[in-house]
Amino acid sequence: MDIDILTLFPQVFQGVFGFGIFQRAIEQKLVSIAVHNIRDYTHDKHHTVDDSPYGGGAGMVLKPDPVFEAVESIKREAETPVILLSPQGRLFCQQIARELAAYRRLILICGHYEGVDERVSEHLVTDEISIGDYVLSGGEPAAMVVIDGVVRLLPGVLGSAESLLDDSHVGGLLEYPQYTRPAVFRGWSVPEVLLSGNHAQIAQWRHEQAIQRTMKRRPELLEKAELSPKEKKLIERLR
Ligand code: JA5
Repeated sequence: MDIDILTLFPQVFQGVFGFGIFQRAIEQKLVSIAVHNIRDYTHDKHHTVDDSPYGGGAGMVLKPDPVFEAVESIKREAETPVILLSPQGRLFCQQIARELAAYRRLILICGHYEGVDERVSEHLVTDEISIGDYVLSGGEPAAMVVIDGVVRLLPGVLGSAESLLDDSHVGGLLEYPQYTRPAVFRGWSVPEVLLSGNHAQIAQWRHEQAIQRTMKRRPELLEKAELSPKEKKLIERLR
């Protein structure tokens, strides 16, 4: 997958992709990431990227022309999504990560200042994504979150050791608790069942833990999860 990031602060991305799964994925040519400075697509002497809002008000607005020119300079097929990270976007989740992972290429636009000229959203962008209901000063951290969520789904990126199957949210439930050595740490013991070697019992315990903690911490996830009749009975029992 080819990912193009448009930003006013390309330095922010330096280093982020140099570690862990990104580094490996880039080295294996499973993904390539190009960061473009929106300021490079201005034509005036001062390389102006922002201006005051029509109608008045505080702050500055990102001008449309450099953003359009930046996207248009990146040769692209009609089907390539052009995604603006924005609090007005649809809320990023595992389903959207899977959807984006199916594309050959993604273009991500990070806004700044008080906002982006609405004509960018109206006539250039094909999708707006938010990573949550909080204020950020720019779209860069949101772009990193989306890229991480998508890249790890690309075929070959995760090793078998990091298999996707057990991860939180993939089955619509939170993950069960994990333990490693020592068996007793500062007087706190690892649950007995995990030391038993009984794999059926361990699987059963983990599944119960996943359901229990989802009930307690994120009950709204249980409403959406696809549950078997057995799981529904288990929930009734735990309630
Ligand atoms: C702020 C000018 O989903 C959280 C987000 C907050 C935020 C995003 S995405 N973009 C911007 C922005 O501020 O461009």
